[in-house]
Amino acid sequence: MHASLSEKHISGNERIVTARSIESTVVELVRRAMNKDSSPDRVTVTVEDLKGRHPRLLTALDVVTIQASAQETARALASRILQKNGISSICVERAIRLLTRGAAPSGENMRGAVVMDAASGERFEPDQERGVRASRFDWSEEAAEGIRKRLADSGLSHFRTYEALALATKIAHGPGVVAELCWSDDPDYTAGYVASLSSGYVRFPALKQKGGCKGGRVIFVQDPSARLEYLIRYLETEPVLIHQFGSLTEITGQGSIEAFIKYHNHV
Ligand code: WAQ
Ligand code: MG
Repeated sequence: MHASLSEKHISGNERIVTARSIESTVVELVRRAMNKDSSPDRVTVTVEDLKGRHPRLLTALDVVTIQASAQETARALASRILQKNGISSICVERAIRLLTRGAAPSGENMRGAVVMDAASGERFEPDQERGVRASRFDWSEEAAEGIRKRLADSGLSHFRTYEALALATKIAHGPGVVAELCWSDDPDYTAGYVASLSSGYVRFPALKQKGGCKGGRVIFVQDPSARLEYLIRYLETEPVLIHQFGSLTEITGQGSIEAFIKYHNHV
């Protein structure tokens, strides 16, 4: 589903469902598009047959919430975790600066993600205004029910967490992907995350200040020039179904936060 106002992107959503759920899903998506505060003047829903192609089954990244309330503290911790994943400090600083300013060359938010060389910080999106959009991913029916309940039990009932965890899981499994950094462009939603196969989905309740309307995603990739085509094809077209999930933990207190960053110890 894609909703826009005067050609400007407002919201989008992806689902992978069985044929019998198509109708109800389309209704759900249109309802979702119309529910936004800024009502769209165009809503497009595309229904596409996967043509017997079986989705790749993935287990969701483990979720860790680090309770750091100040934006600056959260960004410093996020930056350390990214560097622990092997991303250069220059690159991390560049990514944070881009998302803070609006990552498109025009200074606007992008519709998709920045693809950044994890060593040099060089950008590799074919279109820097738009970025690369991950598509064709969803929770399986059973996992959807389970993770919704687990998230709600942990006080994480916002649809953004549910959706971002699936998206981050698909991205983390991409060829050459080292990690991802994200925070929302929704002025009311301050949470963001750093995600990777080794760190999991590490959330921060405030990776930006309330009222801030700039956000986005940066995907850090090892040697992107060698595998860009592969990576984009995987993100845009390979169907992925998240059929299992792992642990949800919350980390508070300086000592535990340090231990997590140093040893990824969150048991
Ligand atoms: N593929 C690539 N990039 C995307 C996609 C996609 N499918 N969807 C959104 N983006 C980029 C785009 O630049 C958006 O401006 C930006 O990400 C933010 O999108 O509580 O809600 O949908 O754990 O506003 C993270 C924390 C919430 C959730 C992220 O992002 C939590 C969020 P939004
Ligand atoms: Mg948004």
